[in-house]
Amino acid sequence: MSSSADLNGSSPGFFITLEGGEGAGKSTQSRLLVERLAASGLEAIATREPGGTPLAEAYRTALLSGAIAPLGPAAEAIAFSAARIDHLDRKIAPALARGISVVCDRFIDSTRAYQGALGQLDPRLIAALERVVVGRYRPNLTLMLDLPSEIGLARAAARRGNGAVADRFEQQDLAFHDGLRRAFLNIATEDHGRCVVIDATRPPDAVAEAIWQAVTSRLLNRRTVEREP
Ligand code: Z5A
Repeated sequence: MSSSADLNGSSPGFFITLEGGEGAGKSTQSRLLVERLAASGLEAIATREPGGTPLAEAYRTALLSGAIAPLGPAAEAIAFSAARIDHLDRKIAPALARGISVVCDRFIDSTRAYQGALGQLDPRLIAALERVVVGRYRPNLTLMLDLPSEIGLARAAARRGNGAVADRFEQQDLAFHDGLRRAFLNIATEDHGRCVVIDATRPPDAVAEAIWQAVTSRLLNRRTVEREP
């Protein structure tokens, strides 16, 4: 696995991403995971995509407003990737270089699922963007928060409250969100060395516990074993 976080010990920072559909609990779990890593003595930061730096947040505003949508999924994939370049250069890579773990709410799998699978972009374009933009900064672990689309959309709507406008992606119909769920599960199957599917229908504490089990078994224990003489 090509990765930024060196499991052999020279850089103790891990790069962990959370993926899944709307309202799956990614932001909630990012925060809880950073707290738990800190409690175990591992400095960590939470960040998100699109966003994470002032320039990438400007891209976020444009992308979620729907301003770029008329240009098509290829343009959106390129815009998400441009935001990702700044995010990687200014925030993710410097943190990892200092041994700080990074927990990122959405990353490459969202581009694969939304623009690739749902936008029907040529997989070669998605792969080329990843190669150029992400390079060796592939996540050590990706937590796929899985739940039926109806539940996630209801959670997102409840959080938004009455009168608030759904963003460009939240406005898509149920078939779109069901397709998205399948796309994330397919990625998890294809990339099972990196991805763990987490049942996100459970209460937040139970989801956090399942995430911690995955982090422990896939990263923390593995590093201990690899460091043994
Ligand atoms: N996008 C893309 O197309 N291509 C890309 O490459 C990238 C992104 C990087 C970003 O929107 C949009 O950009 C996204 C894909 C696209 N589509 N949309 N929309 P975003 O970041 O604003 O939206 P999101 O990623 O879907 O996040 P979200 O709607 O904020 O959901 P969440 O972070 O997964 O969930 P949450 O905020 O933690 O929880 C939502 C509500 O549920 C909240 O009230 C919680 O208190 C509640 N909650 C959380 N967990 C639970 C549990 N376990 N039980 C009950 N209630 C819960």
